Amino acid sequence: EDRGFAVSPTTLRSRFARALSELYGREVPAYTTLVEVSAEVNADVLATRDDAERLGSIRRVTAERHGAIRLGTPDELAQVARIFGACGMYPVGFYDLREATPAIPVVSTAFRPVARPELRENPFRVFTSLLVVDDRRFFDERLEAELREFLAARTLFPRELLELADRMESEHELSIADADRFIELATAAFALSPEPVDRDWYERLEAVSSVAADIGGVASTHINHLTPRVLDIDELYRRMQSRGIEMIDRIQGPPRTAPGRTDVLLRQTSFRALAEPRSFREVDGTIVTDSLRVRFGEVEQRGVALTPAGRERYDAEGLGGLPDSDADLHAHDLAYFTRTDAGVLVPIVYEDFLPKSAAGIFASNLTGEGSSDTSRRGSLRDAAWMQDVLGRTLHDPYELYAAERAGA
Ligand code: OOG
Ligand code: NI
Repeated sequence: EDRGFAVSPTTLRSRFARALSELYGREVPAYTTLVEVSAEVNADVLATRDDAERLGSIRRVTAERHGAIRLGTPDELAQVARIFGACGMYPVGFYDLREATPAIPVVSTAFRPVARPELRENPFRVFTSLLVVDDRRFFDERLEAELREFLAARTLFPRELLELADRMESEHELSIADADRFIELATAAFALSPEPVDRDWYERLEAVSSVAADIGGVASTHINHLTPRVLDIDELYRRMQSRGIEMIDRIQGPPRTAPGRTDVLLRQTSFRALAEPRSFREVDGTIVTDSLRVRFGEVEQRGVALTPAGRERYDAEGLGGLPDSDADLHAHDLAYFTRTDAGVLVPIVYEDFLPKSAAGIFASNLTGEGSSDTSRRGSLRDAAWMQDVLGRTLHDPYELYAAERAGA
């Protein structure tokens, strides 16, 4: 709740999510269609199912978005942590997508609220990926050196924005004017830049990986996608197709659960990246308008969070490895629940991501195969490394769910 004329981190987060949503809707009109269809599906589920709000109030679900951004340097990651920190969003989880199939040259975390009341107010989260420039499976020494030089020369986040972020983190409030300025600068930092893309440089990176080109081939960053939450993703998929929007060929994550059975983890799907006009600088210096397909729309349905044991079973055997009832999931410590005063089990919703789906989402929108040489050495990146870069706690998602179950 705001005190007087000051703006809280919670309010800043809601405003930031809304501002990015408006920006992305202007930039990618099909996203607006996705949001509209999601709202229709959610209204229908709410009208027909008694348990529609078991995994979150309709108010939460309607405002719920996740974004995805891609960064090039540890410094950029540390800076974005301050911007999200001002909005009460903290790094949770470590995902190494170089280990996925196909391998993507990034490691990732997700910034999100960690406390249940904050998630209830606004659960905005951003899947944030960092290019691993010294991984020899993707980049040789020369390309690494050029990437480092290119990335070191750019500034993604203006100093004024970072100062406002730091003030919010230390004082837990900003004046209305400062909050307005924060939203303006933070939103602008994720808008698609009209600056011409250097054709030769972009294409050299694209030959290795189109994700590397999207990150290191341009002097700015942008939202890659913004994802609304829907209560019935199969129904949403059908309705999008019947509106003539080309969806990727599948829904990622677990299959649909039987009626009456609690949804599990996370199911996601997306529409194909759309050609967007972009300006290019050719080798001879001329500027031309061409297009790039990198940004898309994704939608997701969330279910109960699984414990490490439940997740192990799901990864090995799929949904069939898990019992049907909440009582059994709880009794065998396979999924996280709390209880109402009357003793009824309430699922703790999964607030994180799935590396396999994430790689699938990346892959479904790659322009080419890219080239990587798995016989060459990788480079060490792990949660400890990332925590060091962030300069703040990198939360373990399981610890957060366990603490919530324990009533902490
Ligand atoms: C991130 C892909 C991962 C998800 O929902 O799993 C992701 C990206 O494309 O940058 O957003
Ligand atoms: Ni996503």
